[in-house]
Amino acid sequence: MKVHPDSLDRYTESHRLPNDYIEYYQANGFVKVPGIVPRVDALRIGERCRAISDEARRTGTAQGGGMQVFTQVVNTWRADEAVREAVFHPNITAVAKQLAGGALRLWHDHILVKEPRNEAATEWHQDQPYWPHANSTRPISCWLALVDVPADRGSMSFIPGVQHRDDIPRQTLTDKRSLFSLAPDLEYLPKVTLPLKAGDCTFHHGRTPHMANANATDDPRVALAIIYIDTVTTYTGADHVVTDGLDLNEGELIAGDLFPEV
Ligand SMILES: O=C(O)CCC(=O)C(=O)O
Repeated sequence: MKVHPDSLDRYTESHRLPNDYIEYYQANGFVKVPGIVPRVDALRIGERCRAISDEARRTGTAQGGGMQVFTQVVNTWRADEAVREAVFHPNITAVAKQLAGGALRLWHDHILVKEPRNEAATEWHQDQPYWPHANSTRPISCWLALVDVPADRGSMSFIPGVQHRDDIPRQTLTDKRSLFSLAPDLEYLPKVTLPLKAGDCTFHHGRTPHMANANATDDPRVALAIIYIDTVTTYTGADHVVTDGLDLNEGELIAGDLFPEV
């Protein structure tokens, strides 16, 4: 895959992402984009995310996932300027729209910290089965590295070319066998592991199966995942931490100030 070290200007609205990235994403359901945010900014945002995650651990307000797998804090963009900077970063939103091929809105962000030597992978799963979404054909997640993430610090892996699979029931991300028990044909497909430097990111489609290694190092793995969805996505009525309590009706458009267009 090509690397563009002078990437910053290339990724804004006026500088179209090179076609090979778009073609790679469309064929495989994920792509790595180096240097989407300057390293110095990524490290600064990472320090803030680490502090938010530590506070959530201390106060017991982190969400799901299993504390050993990761500490997860959802939707801090609403309160935190550094997270907001990443969520609406013009490079990230421009690339997300070019890869997805159309208008997007924010679904949610989540800070994902794997503590040093956590000894727990995030096991193979697709994201979309977790979401209360209908009319959603091109959801896309940006997974932004806020520290250097070599393979053994919890880097992400993907199964290429199966983003069309909408027939697999929700998988359990703490169960190593869950995805392959539900879809045995995926077991022998190639897997692609993508170590990232701070400021690099991957984008993946909401149905692309992915996992993240355990963190075997002495430093925390700090990432911010930002999920964007089609602007026509509607609510199914299923439970989800982001929509619970919002009084949405089944079939209603997911829209408004909490889900801004990007
Ligand atoms: O960072 C992780 O451990 C997993 C992230 C993930 O599954 C996602 O961003 O969809």
